[in-house]
Amino acid sequence: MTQVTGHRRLLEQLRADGVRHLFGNPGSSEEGLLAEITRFPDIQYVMGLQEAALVCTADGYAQATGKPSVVLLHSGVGLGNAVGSLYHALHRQTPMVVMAGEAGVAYDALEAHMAADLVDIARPVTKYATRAIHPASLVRLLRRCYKVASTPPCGPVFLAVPQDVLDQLNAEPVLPTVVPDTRVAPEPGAVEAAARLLAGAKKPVILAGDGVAVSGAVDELVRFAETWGAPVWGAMASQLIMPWTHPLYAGLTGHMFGTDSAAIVAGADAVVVCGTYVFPDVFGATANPFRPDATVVHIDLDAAAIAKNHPVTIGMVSDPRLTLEALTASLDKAMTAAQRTAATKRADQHGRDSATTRSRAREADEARREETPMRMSVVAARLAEQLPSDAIVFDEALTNSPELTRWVTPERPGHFFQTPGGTLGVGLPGAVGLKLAHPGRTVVGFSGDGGSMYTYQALWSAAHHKIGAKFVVCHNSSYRLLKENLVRYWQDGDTAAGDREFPPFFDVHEPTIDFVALAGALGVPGMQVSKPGEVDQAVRAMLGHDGPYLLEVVLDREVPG
Ligand SMILES: Cc1ncc(C[n+]2csc(CCOP(=O)(O)OP(=O)(O)O)c2C)c(N)n1
Ligand SMILES: [Mg+2]
Repeated sequence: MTQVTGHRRLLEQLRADGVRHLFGNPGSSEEGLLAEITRFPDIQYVMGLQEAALVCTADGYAQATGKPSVVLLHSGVGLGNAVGSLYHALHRQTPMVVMAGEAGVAYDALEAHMAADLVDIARPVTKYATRAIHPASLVRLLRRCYKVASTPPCGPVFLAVPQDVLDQLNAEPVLPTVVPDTRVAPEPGAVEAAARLLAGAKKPVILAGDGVAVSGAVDELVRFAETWGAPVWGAMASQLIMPWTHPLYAGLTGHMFGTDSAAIVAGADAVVVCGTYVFPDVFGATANPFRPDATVVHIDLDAAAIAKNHPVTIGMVSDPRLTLEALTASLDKAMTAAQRTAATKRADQHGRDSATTRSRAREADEARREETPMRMSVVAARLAEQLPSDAIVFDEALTNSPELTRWVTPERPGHFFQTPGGTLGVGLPGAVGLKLAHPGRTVVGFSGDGGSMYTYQALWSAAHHKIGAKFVVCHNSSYRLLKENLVRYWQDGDTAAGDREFPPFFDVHEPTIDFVALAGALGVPGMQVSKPGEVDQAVRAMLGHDGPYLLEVVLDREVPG
């Protein structure tokens, strides 16, 4: 073997794992590695101007491919900028290998300029964090990181790569990382026991999360729900877990108020939780939300997710797809004819109710379609007419999301991604990552005006690398979600919300941000639209443009309630 340094060895390892993109923002402590990248024409360096945006771009890319995206940051300062986005990736279970350069282990004792304990910074926002300190274990650690990132619960991992370790000759073997098969079948006895307990349920509920999407279990979840006659709620579902128009789809639990989530299961005599945990809320309910007599069956490949906060009756550490398939078959056998009829009746009733709710909401949208300030539903309806069937949407429209998804309705796996809430600014860079992974498909990223400003730099990356993602900024000149949550806070505190005024810092105006000019400055053309009559043309211009394009839609800022 020719003698090579750790820089080259590391890139050879990435190549062996089929890595084609390295998302980075450069600094002087990675110069050896950065210079070496030019020798690897099959690995494209995707440049970001701000780490928060860069990591969200890498997040979108990994969500689209299902394989780890690889990121190279600059020391503690770059890693620090990325922390919020890593938090997002951790909670979305995004496979990602994040490296950061630093001067070297030789400088540890000097408390040198820019030195920081990178592993300590990364640990709370990654699944695993470590540091290479010897040339005999550099690519060994890189492979370990790749493996840990790729196995459920997937997530970002961190590897500090000190330059003096990489500068040394490296004789480690390079081989593709062994990613173990985690499609774990459930124990048949546990499945049968669960089916027996679930068969007689009169008020069943299903809570499903991203684990269902990752396992490719959408069809299996649909069949299980139909057999059991149970509504399905998405909890921590940033991907599609069931077509939103399915008669048994009930919506998202939301991620704010534990009391709202608890109300969903309060009446249930049986609950199946799959690929998520109970409950991923900001203000979670501390008391057990389940009825004392309820049967709760929890399926997840992550043992830590099962019965995380509240006891369950049966827990199964197993693959959602295999388990739902087996559970449906067992349930089908265990249910009596009368139980089957009751399940069909429940499903029919739920389907009728949700169709009525949906059509009422769409009628209400239609009734306001001529209004200015304009409603998001107008934009969404025109988009629904023009989007090609293979289009991918990244929805961070926040308070405008219900109107968006009422018209551009998520129907198929792999076509819809959504912020699970938390870190703002994931929608625009996420769309850049999705488009990089799927250059032949139309990709549209939606963001609130507030959210977009955290990571607007992603537009420059799209322009620079000619990544033709489309962007829609919902300009309501406000942090409207904070206003809505404050109204709720006042109501929960028994204070008449109408008597109170919002703090002025929930408005983003004076000066009004010119999103089209801002995009233009970053190399992305765009158009502002504020009148319903202009939307059709504007959507046509965006979708017809060859390259990245931004639509700034000026919307109403009404706060319901
Ligand atoms: C990085 C970060 N900073 C602050 C917040 C708090 N926060 C939650 S929602 C929100 C407002 C979002 O406004 P916008 O994106 O315009 O959407 P809108 O609520 O108007 O629909 C803020 C500031 C956050 N979630 N993340
Ligand atoms: Mg806003």
